[in-house]
Amino acid sequence: MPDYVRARPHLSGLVPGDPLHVREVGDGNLNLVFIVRSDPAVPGVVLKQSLPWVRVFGEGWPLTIERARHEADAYAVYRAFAGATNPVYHGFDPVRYVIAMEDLAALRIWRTALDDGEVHAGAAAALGTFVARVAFHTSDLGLPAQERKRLVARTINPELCQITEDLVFTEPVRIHDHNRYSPELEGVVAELRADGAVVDELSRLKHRFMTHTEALIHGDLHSGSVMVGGGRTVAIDPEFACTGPVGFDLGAIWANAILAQARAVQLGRPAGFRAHVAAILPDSWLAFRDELLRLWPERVDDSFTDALLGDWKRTIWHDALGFAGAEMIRRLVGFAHVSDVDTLDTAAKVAATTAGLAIGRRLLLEHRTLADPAAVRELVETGLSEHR
Ligand code: SR1
Ligand code: MG
Repeated sequence: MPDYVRARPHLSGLVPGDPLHVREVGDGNLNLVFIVRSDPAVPGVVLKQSLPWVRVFGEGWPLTIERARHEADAYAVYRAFAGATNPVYHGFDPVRYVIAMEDLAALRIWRTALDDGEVHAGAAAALGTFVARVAFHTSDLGLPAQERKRLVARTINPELCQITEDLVFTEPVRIHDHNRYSPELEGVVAELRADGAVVDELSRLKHRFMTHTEALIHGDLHSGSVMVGGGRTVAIDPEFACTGPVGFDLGAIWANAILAQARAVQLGRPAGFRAHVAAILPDSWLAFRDELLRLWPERVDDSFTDALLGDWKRTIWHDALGFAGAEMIRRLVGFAHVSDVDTLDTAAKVAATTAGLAIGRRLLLEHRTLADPAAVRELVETGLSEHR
């Protein structure tokens, strides 16, 4: 790794002074992540490399290394408008499939911070603003029609989309080797699998995910793909980026915030912290809506009227709630779980999972009629109080 860095002047300059200290810190499901520093206490550069398989599963689950190119491409697109919510991007090596990016030394993963009961005011609003900018600048509102179609073509991400299609929308309501949950939950999960209305909604949402190419969405914007600290919020890991429905990104934020709420209830966290987590959904939605309205006058095609804006905003709101339901369910019984719930003791885990599944189910079934954040808040609070 030191030789790799020293052979590339644009990287070498970021870590002057030998020897180089290299630490592998990847804790996600897929990739290797190296922090490279010349002074262990001073930020250097992060190198992220994709392997030809799923890291947490091994060679038995092959996966294209092209995902690194998609991640790099998303960073390169987002940096034009995302400001400090994008990590500083130092380039992509198309031979070794290595992304070079900012060493976010002073920040930590938002999920871990929430697990520990930390408040990061402003994170939800920063993410709502980020999603709105992505929605505007990578859709037909912000890009001239031909440029936009070239972006759609270039960013087609079949393998990673298939993971989402399978893991989020299909497998959780089937008997599948990927799924896992405590034996105490067998009855609840069997009920969910047998619930035709749930299976139908997942089918509709899957189709929506596959066909609504609204914007170059992040594609995996859960709290583990966000870093927070020092007043900054950064969206990382956009390897699942694809042109898809904007509501999918908001839904990922909301689902994981509700799971953080379920944890906070189980652990009896202070009311102030619980209120902070409960505010993630409304705060991110309001920031999203305000930023979209702010950007609207800059649209590149004035044949898009205000009526379209109103319709689109509503569609995104309702989509996001449905996608949140799907994301909650898959994080509780599917392949990729979350520490918010998995690190609880068994009784608390079963209670949080039962509550999360009930809330996820209602979001799926009611996403088209829930009018506003207050209605969602009531739904979530009811679910959490019924399964303490
Ligand atoms: C096989 S990848 C499993 C999950 O990890 C990623 O972070 C995505 O959320 C994906 O669904
Ligand atoms: Mg990831």
